[in-house]
Amino acid sequence: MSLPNHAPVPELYVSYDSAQKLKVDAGNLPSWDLTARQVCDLELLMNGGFHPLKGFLTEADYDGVVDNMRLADGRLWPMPITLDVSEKFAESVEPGQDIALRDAEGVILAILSVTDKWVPNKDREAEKVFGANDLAHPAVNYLHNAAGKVYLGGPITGIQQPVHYDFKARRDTPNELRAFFRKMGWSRVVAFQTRNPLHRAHQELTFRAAREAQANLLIHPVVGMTKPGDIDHFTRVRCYEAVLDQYPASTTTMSLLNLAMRMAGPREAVWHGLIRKNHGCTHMIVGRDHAGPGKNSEGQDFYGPYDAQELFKQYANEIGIEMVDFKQMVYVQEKAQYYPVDEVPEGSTVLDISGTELRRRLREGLEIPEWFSFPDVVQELRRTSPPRAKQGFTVFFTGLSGSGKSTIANALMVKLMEMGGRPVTLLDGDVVRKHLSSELGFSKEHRDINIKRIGYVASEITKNGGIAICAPIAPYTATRRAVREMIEAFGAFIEVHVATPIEECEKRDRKGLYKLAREGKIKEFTGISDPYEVPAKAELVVDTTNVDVDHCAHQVILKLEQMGLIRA
Ligand code: PPS
Repeated sequence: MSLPNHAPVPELYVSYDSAQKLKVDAGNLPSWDLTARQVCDLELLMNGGFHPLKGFLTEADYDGVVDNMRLADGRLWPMPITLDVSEKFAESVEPGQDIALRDAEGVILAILSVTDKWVPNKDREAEKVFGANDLAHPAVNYLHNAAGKVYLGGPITGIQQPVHYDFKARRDTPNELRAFFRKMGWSRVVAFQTRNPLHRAHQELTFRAAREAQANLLIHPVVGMTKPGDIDHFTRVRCYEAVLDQYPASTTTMSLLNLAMRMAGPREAVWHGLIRKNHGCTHMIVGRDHAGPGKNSEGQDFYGPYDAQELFKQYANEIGIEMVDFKQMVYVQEKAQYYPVDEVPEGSTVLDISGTELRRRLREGLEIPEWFSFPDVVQELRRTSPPRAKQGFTVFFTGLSGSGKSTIANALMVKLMEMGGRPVTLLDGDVVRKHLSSELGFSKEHRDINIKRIGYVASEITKNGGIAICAPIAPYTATRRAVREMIEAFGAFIEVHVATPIEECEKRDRKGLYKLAREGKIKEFTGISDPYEVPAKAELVVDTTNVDVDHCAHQVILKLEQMGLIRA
């Protein structure tokens, strides 16, 4: 049975007094440090955003949700909300036990009474929930490469909400929003889900949608976790604030939703509907390719453009919310106004700027016309996305010992410093091992830790607008990929494979290490007794055999110019 919109939705919190007592008692329980995604899930479990869930899914509920979008009791729920933990932690917990769930600072947010512990079949979960077991899907990648191997399920006792220091006044629980709608007399509310900045076309379409549904409008952006590479939520919220003034007074409100999206297209649309229903909305805008994850590893879309609308329509009654079709709005030059794409007067000139084109214009510092967006929004975007030539980036050299990485890296550093404008930091293999990684050896595990440390420092430098030059061997593809992902969240990553053949490196043997390795005096030596996985997709490949260093460094400079990262 669906809830009347203005009645409170059940929460999982205990009273303040019980929470204080529970918190003390819970100090002795085994505790699990929640991941960023689990904190988002827990918040929505506790505040009723995920009603009717009462905790992390049990195995029976999980099986039902994965197979046919239904909990074991038959109620509709499309997304597995599971507590994934490491095998090591799982060994210390048995069904029947309580565990404390802590945030990143160690604050106890809730108690999970564990009823189920199982090892899920992740291939099946990927196929059934996301439609493909393909790592190009961000949630499938998360499932296989970030989530723990074991799931724990059971009811939650909520102690306190996760603490947010940002935009507090804009965050509302489902019951706070319901109370607001009641107070304002809003009996019909259309929700607009978004993870992108709003431009004029969005403002037009949301306003029209609300008018057509004779409803008020809730701009309900996701600020938990969105698609990797999205514009950060701080910037987006400042942009949303700027757009709010464009709606007629008291027709529209905005509230931030701490949801961790999965980009699961059709299933995600149904999930978003249930969440909006819990927040007291009566309608939701579902667009083309709602919560789409982008292209699969074959370069095809994961879902059809209207799959989400179709699935939503099929379940709309059960969700208890009406779908409002998203109509693509385009700018008609002669009329100087926006029209739904299917109502454009014949023979007129239609203008549009795609997301890719917008990013290009921001990157290259080009004009963004007023008909497309609001000046305040553009100003915010320019503040956080300066043109590429002003952003931080990382040049990551990889190659065998003695291949010439450090020498080229040093020459490149000097050339970039000569140009000026951005601070340059060199993280050379040997130097890093002296300062950052002095306790590490050369096992796979230690090499991975070493490279991830370099990646972390480089990502911080990149984030803060500097240039990081890294020059480790970095022999493993997966680790290089992890570093790339870490850095691309903030700026460009240029992988340069210094592909000098091993025969040449060994002939040079500048440090005498190859000789020692051949004699077996150094174990696990890259290229001799340890692997080097050749990069398949480096941005640049150089070979220092018979080529001078200056020339190689110049090739890197040309690549950086071509990518718009430096100006000649
Ligand atoms: S890794 O794999 O990326 O963590 O290696 P890295 O930190 O770049 O360290 C490589 C430098 O350490 C010296 N060295 C070895 N290299 C490879 N294998 C073994 N077993 C080894 N033992 C010591 C070597 O001088 C490397 O420096 P470069 O500058 O690459 O020649």
